[in-house]
Amino acid sequence: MFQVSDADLKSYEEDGACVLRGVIDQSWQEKLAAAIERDIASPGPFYHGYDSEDGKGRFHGNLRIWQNDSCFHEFCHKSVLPGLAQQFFASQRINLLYDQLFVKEPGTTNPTRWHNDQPYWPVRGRHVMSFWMSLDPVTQDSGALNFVRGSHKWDRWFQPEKFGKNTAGNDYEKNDDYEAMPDIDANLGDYDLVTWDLEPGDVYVFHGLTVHGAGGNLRQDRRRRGYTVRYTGDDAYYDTRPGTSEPLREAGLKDGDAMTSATYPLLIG
Ligand SMILES: O=C(O)CCC(=O)C(=O)O
Repeated sequence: MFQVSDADLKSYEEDGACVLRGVIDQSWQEKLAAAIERDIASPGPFYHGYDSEDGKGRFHGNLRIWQNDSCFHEFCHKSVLPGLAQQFFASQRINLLYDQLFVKEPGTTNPTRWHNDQPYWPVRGRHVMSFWMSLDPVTQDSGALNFVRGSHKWDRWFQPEKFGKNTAGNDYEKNDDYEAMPDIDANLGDYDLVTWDLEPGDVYVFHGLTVHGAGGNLRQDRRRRGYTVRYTGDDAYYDTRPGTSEPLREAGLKDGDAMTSATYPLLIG
């Protein structure tokens, strides 16, 4: 079992993000790479896609793909990730929230707008986190994620918006308790940003309230096959506020219920 170091636990706790090196082995990388190609060729029912902003490149997005492909299913359930989530949360229980693909092909200029995730998700509580990896080396110019250090402690919930300005589909319902995301790019000096280049096998670990974003994949020689898996722990509970994503809701749960259900399976505990 991969042991998370005290320094990584501290970074996650204090900064809301850290990086773990070399946790996804070669065999999983190969299986996931093949599964990603299957999803691109024949996306499952929750496919949403993102139109490329200037007609160049391609940004493939999809979610809950573990329910459509046995490789993603096994990875979300049986890889090192649930055990890592348990270490970060110090939690008895670990539930899968969902998994998601963000594949920016070479020359896809779409940035990933600054946002925090939990306002999109029908879940409350502090035990909510993501692991993001890429099957390709990731640098700033190919779409590395950038995190606002400590923003998970702001307890600020930002109004969800669509990722692609041309992307079809409904806008997220307005939540009067949420606020608009400030213009971080215009005021970079006001924010303490942290980012890392990644090699295949490395993962970003970040809290559900950590503000993050990414540039486009401006490289012509390299894909950026981003894949993220989200987990919850003991103090998470179901909560369908306005603004939360319809495809992530679970008809069998009521607000206030513990997460365990067909959509959010209990993996540990
Ligand atoms: O890969 C991206 O561009 C966005 C990833 C992201 O926002 C996430 O995993 O929460």
